[in-house]
Amino acid sequence: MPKKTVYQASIEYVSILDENAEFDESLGKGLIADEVVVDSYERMAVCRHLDEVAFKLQRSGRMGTYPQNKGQEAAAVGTALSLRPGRDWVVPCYRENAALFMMGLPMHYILLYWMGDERGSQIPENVKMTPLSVPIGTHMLHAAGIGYAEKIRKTDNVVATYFGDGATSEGDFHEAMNFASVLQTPTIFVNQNNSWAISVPRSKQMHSETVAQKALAYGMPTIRCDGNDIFAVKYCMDEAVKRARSGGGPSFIECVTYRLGDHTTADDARRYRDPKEVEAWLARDPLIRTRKYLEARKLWDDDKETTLKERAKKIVKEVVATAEGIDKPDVASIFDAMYANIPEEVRLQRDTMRTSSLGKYPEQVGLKGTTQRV
Ligand SMILES: Cc1ncc(C[n+]2csc(CCOP(=O)(O)OP(=O)(O)O)c2C)c(N)n1
Ligand SMILES: [Mg+2]
Repeated sequence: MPKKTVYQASIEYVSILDENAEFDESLGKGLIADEVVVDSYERMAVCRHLDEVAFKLQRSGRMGTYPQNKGQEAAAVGTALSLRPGRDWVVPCYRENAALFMMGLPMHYILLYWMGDERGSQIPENVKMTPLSVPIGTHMLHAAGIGYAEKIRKTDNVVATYFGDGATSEGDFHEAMNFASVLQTPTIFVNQNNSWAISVPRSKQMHSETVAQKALAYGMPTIRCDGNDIFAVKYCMDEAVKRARSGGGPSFIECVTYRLGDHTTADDARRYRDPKEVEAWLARDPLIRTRKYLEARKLWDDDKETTLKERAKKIVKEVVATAEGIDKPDVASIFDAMYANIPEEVRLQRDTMRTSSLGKYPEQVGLKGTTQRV
């Protein structure tokens, strides 16, 4: 039998507001209302300021560690614009703060989380979101599962999960993609391809030309877009959300972006990145081009920028005060969230932890009836 082609595919790339702030009317007209573009720009600016302040909090010993979102705000905002807060889900990683705030997460939760306070992970009832996931890739399985639950319940709620380029090398990513596609769950895989996984460049992370093409193997509709362009991101997300809501199953969106800051405050990217690369991406900053778009349409000017800067300072100051003003947690509360009924040996750990004299008197109450030595 002669050879024949049994499968062929291509990947589309979407750009609407390009890095020179040129706007493609054919795709972008009416996509985001003027007032929503203004609001999106303001949200990105507030997040940028939160990033700067969080960085300083870490440097001055007031926060454990922090991963800056700087440069990636458009991917977060552009995707969240298509979601319904309180109904659709977000299953985040750690570099999409703006999306989480748009879905209703109070801003101080992010600071609490990175300050090491468990209450930063206790998501309010009305916010459809799982806690941040620092373990790379594990959360995407939850997104497939939550999507499956929504499907069984016959709702039209969708789930957006965020992850980096590095995460797509994890087994969990492939399992999640497989489950979501086989079960046709309403899950949208939002990849933030920022070119780096800590110090590992994308070229050493994968041999595929795009991240988007990985979805082809799972029979999942997939697209690549300019991740620093809120219009392109929203365009792709609208399509994916429409598909998911109408029972069309999962989608994949690769947002090409760049991490302008260090990986986290524990990193110094100057040790492995070419400053010329960073410079080139600074010129593609999503805030700069969104501002240019607004200015060209007389929707923004220097006075508005000054007012916004002041407002951002005020908001972030209040957020820091809220996070730092919260009562210190009871140390034993670290045992509270894991079990509905605390197992005996864990109860023992909790109770003995409270007992400073334990080493001296192992026969005391907490250890009665056990052979365990602590
Ligand atoms: C399972 C797991 N392995 C390794 C790490 C250490 N780690 C933290 S972030 C990171 C890189 C992630 O890169 P990417 O997915 O591209 O996300 P980015 O940080 O660039 O947004 C690694 C390897 C981890 N947190 N979890
Ligand atoms: Mg990355």
